[in-house]
Amino acid sequence: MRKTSLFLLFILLSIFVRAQKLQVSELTCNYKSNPVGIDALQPQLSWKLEAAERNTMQTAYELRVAVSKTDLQNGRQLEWQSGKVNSGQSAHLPYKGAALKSKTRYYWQVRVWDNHKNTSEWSDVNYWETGLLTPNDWTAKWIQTSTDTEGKVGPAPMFGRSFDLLGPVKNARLYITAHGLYEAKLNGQKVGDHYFTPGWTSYHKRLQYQTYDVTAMLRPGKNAALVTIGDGWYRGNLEFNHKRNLYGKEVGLLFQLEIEYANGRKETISSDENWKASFNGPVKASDIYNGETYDARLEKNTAVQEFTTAGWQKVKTVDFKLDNLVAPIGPAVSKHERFAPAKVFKTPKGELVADFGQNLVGWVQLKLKGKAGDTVTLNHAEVLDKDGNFYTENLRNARQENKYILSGAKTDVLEPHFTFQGFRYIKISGYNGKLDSTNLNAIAIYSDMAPSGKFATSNPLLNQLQSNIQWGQKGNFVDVPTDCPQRDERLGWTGDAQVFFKTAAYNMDVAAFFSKWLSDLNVDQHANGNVPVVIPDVRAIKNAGSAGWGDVATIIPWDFYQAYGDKALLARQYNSMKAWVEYIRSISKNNLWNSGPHYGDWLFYTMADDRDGKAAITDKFFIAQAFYAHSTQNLINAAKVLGNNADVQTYTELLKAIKQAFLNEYVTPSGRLVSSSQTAYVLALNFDLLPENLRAQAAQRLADNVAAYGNHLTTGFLGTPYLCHVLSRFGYNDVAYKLLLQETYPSWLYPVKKGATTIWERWDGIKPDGSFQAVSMNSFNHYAYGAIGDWMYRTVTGITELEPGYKKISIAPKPGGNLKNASAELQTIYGKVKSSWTIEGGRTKLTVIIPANTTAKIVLPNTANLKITESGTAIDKIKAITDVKNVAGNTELTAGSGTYQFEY
Ligand code: RAM
Repeated sequence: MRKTSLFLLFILLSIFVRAQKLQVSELTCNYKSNPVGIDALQPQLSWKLEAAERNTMQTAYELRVAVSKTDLQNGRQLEWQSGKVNSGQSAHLPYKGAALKSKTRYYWQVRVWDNHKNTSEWSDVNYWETGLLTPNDWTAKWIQTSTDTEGKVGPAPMFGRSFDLLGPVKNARLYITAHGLYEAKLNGQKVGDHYFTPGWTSYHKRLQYQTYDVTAMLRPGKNAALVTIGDGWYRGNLEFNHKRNLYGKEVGLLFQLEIEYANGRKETISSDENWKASFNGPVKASDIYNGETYDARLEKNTAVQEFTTAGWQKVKTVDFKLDNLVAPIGPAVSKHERFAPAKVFKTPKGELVADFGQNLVGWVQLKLKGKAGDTVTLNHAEVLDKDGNFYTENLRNARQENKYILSGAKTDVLEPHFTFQGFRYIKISGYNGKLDSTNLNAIAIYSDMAPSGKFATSNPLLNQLQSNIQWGQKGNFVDVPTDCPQRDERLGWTGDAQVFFKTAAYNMDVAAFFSKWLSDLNVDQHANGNVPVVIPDVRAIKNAGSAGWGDVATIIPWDFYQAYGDKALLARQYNSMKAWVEYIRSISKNNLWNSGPHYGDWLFYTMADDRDGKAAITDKFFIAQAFYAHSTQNLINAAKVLGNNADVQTYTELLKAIKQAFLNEYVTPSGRLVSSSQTAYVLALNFDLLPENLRAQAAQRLADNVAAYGNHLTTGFLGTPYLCHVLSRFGYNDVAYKLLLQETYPSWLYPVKKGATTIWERWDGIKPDGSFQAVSMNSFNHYAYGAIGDWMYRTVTGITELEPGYKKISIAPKPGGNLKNASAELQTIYGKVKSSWTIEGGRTKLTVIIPANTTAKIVLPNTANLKITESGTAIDKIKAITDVKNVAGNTELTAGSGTYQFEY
């Protein structure tokens, strides 16, 4: 008896230990943790493995889904039960259970098995909740003010209604959207902590609504809803030609509050003719570019009330179609870092200025008490001029001005609602009291993307460059990837976005963000396959189709697939990819794309500076042909992954013809290119346009060109991202490092030396003599040139995906540039990857982390005759390391998951 119970205990214990050895964590659904209000009919489920043992691979999984948590845990009434599936897949598992219903929370769990015979426990219970899956789920009506504003600038209307609740509320959801930007309050409290809702999409085709769990905001008895609507992208100034009302003249609200009482009764409060509207709210005017005027004295009009007092007018209901309503795919925009003023000072001109030490995007929050009616004005600028004065000319026609009228009654907490500013400095007028961190703070506002990457080295200038790249990303990822966040532009330029995508994916989890933006690309792509230069498309049709801009349609989906391994996304974008290639084919002649408007190698090192006459100009049709090939290659790659075999064949033949046409038109028999610029050689080599036998000489010409410019780059938007990659790939890693570490203009570190805290639009936004580039185009927060970040992660620390989504990883650091150490981390969909090296006294220490359920190929450079150890033991004695071989002076090996400390 005693023996058996001991035996049982032993069995139980060993099961427990095995389970502990393997756990499932960080469950996500469509890239989000426990999302509420999604409308995907087949959401994709992902999880990470946490394993105590090295070399752990998932061998099987089991998923289950139920609408009740208890049923789920008891394995009863399941909506879906995958059963044990022998598979290593732990990312993007599509839901395959019973059809999903609207407004339903689905709970789910997973457990896994591994190659060491461990079984995990069932994971924690996670959930996703569906929103309104069909237009019929909407009972609310669109409402507008009864007075037409005819699209004129004016106060942001408020929409309000009070309602009685009969008892305690068990569950309540608010489904809401607007024409314009909404801020919703229930009983005086802001709903959610998001800004710029409903976000910016191609509104007439895709308008997002948000879902909020507002259970805790309601109470039995009297309640009040109040929604203020700002002009935003919908009808404020947009695009630099001073256009207002691009999507419509009147703002409007769609509001559906669904309540379930504790006793099970249901009730819905919807926008309809029973609502009231008023123009007497505190937001007197708001505009994305120009800023906001806010009168705190009028806050009293927002106090919870019956909405019957003077000034509240009837609303009108409008019959807008509802089939453009979609749930958000991307992240919400919210508040992030806060900055206290580094300095508050008077400029030589005598203006009162605060410096926040960082060029950022968001706004300044003031806490002030003053006389009722006093006006405090804040202006925003990115830089001071060379005399130290406040400089706003590069903002063109964006006023970036917030005006606050104080209430006098209390300490006002002042911040704008429907605008954002790009700035490092503010000028304060109308207030002379003390300003410090207690009453003056800058708040960074951007899309909620989890930081995924870290990169640091022994070189402080390089670390500042990395910080500048990251801040460029934060500031320009406010719902849409924009070119710049400050002047009267702030548009989703397609070229900029494709150039920066890979770097962006290293720094932050941008999967959901780009998944959303690509949906807008799909709907805004022209019927003939042509692609606009900005998405959402607000520019004239004639601008569409520029090489390197339109190619976003194939580049981002393919790069996205590499970064996140999401086949469904690739499948979703496939028609768009193909349509773009077909568009080029339709306008090309003899396989040459040599027509249409092109931006070319935008903002390359300019002729005026090119005194030696070594042209940095690249023929625009040469560039177009290179991208035609690149897009076709991306399409072939996608077709292969998706098993579209007929397309693989068709486009492989087309690609051959495109490359041949390129050779005939732009390359001499000895391999000289018609444009002798860096960008020309970079594109030809990066896109494999030259036959093998002409590549080495082309790379040599490129390296010579760099040397001829005294180790300076001359590339613009299109050549820059690939420049160092091509040099490293063809044996000129040392030249790539020289470019990276170059401190004089034109280079990446020149702006850093000039005090930049973000990436500049132009290599010489501030010239060596301290004067500025042309005011017409001189943004100090433009991420495109930050595309070097991709090379830094991939080459300096050597983290690359060998299989999509980092299922197989390459760790191949290439130290150089006299760096003593470099370290990078990356959160992949499988978990954290790390590569961190230090070189001291000729010895290298390299730490590598490989997440569970992945394997890595590790390349230790120049180690031919060296003894290599891992945590003190010779590497050939380590179980998790296999296939050790010497290739061209490097040691290559395969490693399973785990942490490794190499030394040689
Ligand atoms: C500028 C934008 C953007 C660029 C286009 C061609 O106005 O700032 O960066 O893509 O022009």
